[in-house]
Amino acid sequence: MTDSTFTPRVFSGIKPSGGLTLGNYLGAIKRWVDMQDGETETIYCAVDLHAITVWQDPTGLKAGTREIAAGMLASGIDPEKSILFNQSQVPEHTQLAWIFNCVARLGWMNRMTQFKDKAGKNAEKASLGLYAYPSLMAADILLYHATHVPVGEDQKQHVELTRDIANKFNNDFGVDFFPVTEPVIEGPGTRVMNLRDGTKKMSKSGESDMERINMLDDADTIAKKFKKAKTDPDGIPETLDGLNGRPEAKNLVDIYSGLADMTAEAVVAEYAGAGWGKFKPALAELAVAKLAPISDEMKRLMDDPAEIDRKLARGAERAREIATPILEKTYDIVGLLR
Ligand code: AQP
Repeated sequence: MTDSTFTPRVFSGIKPSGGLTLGNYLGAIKRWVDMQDGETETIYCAVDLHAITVWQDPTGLKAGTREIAAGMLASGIDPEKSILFNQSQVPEHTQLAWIFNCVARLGWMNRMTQFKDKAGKNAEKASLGLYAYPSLMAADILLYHATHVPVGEDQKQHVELTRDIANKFNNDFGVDFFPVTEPVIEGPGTRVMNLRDGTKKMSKSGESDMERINMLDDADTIAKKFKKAKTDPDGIPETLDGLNGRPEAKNLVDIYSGLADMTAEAVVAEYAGAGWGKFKPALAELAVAKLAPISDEMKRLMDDPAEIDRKLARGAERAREIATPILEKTYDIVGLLR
């Protein structure tokens, strides 16, 4: 089956496992804002249950969840147009995840590269939750019959697993109940890389703060981080091909392109032949111009945590209106007596 029989609906989430980064903004939130202005219903979530798959300080987790919500609101997610909530306020996510734990196969989970990356050599000591993460992510998406999931490149494999789970559930029970969701991975910010190593992605929980731009960084910090970002002796090439095999240089051009809403070709054309001494300050100036209004608004919103909590609770109520009947029907299909 295809998703064509389902009303288009968008779902996506961010886990509060640290402060929001430029990667989260360009790879996710900025594109979510654009999507909420169409006809399609949009549902966005701070996925706090995913965050606890690795240790989180409880006070920090609450603050981080509010920061994610503030980041989404400050970037332009409108809680009247979109449904905005935190995952743990909608218990149907974990209820559906259990059903999917019984549908997904161990062999599928064993192929997940994110688990291998995060568990590293110490996989025996990783939590069971970290291993089962993609099954909960499938539940997040399919609980709303979401047909489209805008994500960064790093989440593509998990969305493919979601498709496998939907297909297997539908085949096992002889139904056309879950849509086969499409990942939406487009635009220049789908893979923002670490500023100190262009072969690794920029992450909230990366070891050094110098490797990422946080949404709450001030102008001086942003300028310092770009100034110290790893590059190579060659500056901006004449054409895009000149960035091949130069991950750090390509990353800075891609970041500029994502922030300026320009193609990478246009960025290279504008700065062709420029050295880093010219390009990096221009990038820092652009980043501050785009991010400062967002971080100012985030700080303002975070000064009133009760209002953020109220918005999240209201969003959770609206989310449950969609989720409850879908979970009930799932239980019925599976044969769970109500
Ligand atoms: N570097 C990135 N470039 C583009 N997109 C990114 N995303 C994250 N990092 C980048 C996108 O942001 C959304 C939310 O991701 P997440 O926070 O739920 O999970 P993650 O991808 O594991 O993020 P981090 O920052 O790497 O968190 P930690 O360090 O805690 O594991 C997703 O759409 C993701 O693609």
